Amino acid sequence: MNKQLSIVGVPMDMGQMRRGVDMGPSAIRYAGMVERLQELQFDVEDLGDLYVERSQTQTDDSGPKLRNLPRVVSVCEQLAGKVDDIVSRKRFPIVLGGDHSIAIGTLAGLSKHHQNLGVIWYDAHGDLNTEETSPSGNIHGMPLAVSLGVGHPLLTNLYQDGAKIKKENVVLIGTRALDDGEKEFVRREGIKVFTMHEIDRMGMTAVMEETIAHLAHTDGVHLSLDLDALDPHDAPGVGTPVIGGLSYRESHLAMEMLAESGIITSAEFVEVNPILDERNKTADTAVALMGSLFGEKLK
Ligand code: EXY
Ligand code: MN
Ligand code: MN
Ligand code: MN
Repeated sequence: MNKQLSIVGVPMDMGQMRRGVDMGPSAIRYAGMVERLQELQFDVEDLGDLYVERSQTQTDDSGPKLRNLPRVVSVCEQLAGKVDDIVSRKRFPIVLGGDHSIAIGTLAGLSKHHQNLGVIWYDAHGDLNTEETSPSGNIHGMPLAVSLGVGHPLLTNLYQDGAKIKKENVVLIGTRALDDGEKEFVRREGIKVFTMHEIDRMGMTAVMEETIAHLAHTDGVHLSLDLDALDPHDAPGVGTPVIGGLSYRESHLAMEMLAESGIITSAEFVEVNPILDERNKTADTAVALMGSLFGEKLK
């Protein structure tokens, strides 16, 4: 694994309606992220946070179907450039959210360096909505569709024109809250999904073995980890919790198997909202999972 890590925080809360998720990067750093990774002998560079306008003082001018569109686009453009630069310097990017809309920027930046990027979408949700199918108009419910080239042109053509990833290179894990339009998207495109039902039946070991095999042909794998994939018992500080989620231990197992596989080349941890949290439990969970992803158990 690349031992040179670069962290970038994105205090973004405009992809959804609950304030506080902009403080996610601070909460994750406060939970001891940098020290944890340094103990594992990584060279850690913290680039700080991107500048994001305060949403509370601004009115939304983009209509209810794509809330805060211009400002989400501008932050994601900025993030794409930052991620592109990190990878150009041969370092491993770790992006801290912020709401999940930022994945549009992360994947756009990564796509400059990968023709065949694999993506693991670890999330209770599919994030496969478009402005036509979204029940909320919140862009954090759309980033995977956008990255596959489906959505508003200002989002799909961000940083580079068109799709950033291919449908056969995507695996969803932990899914349990798909809207009707998202179910149709998954069926139409034949996307690989491990719902909670499959995880219950197969067990996480088999799910991760299949995931790793499914992505074996790619030229890098990005882990997009939404903390709401975990059960709210273990990750209460998220804006859109869904009961019946992945356990703390299952998630560690998944991260440990990814560490053993050596396939992960970038990662993001999103949707930590300290205002909704219990004593920074969700940020602590994020940092503990990073420990496993970066090989704590292999030491
Ligand atoms: N599917 C719902 C929507 O599009 O509004 C909820 C989306 C939540 C998205 C998050 C954080 O993963
Ligand atoms: Mn998400
Ligand atoms: Mn989610
Ligand atoms: Mn539990």
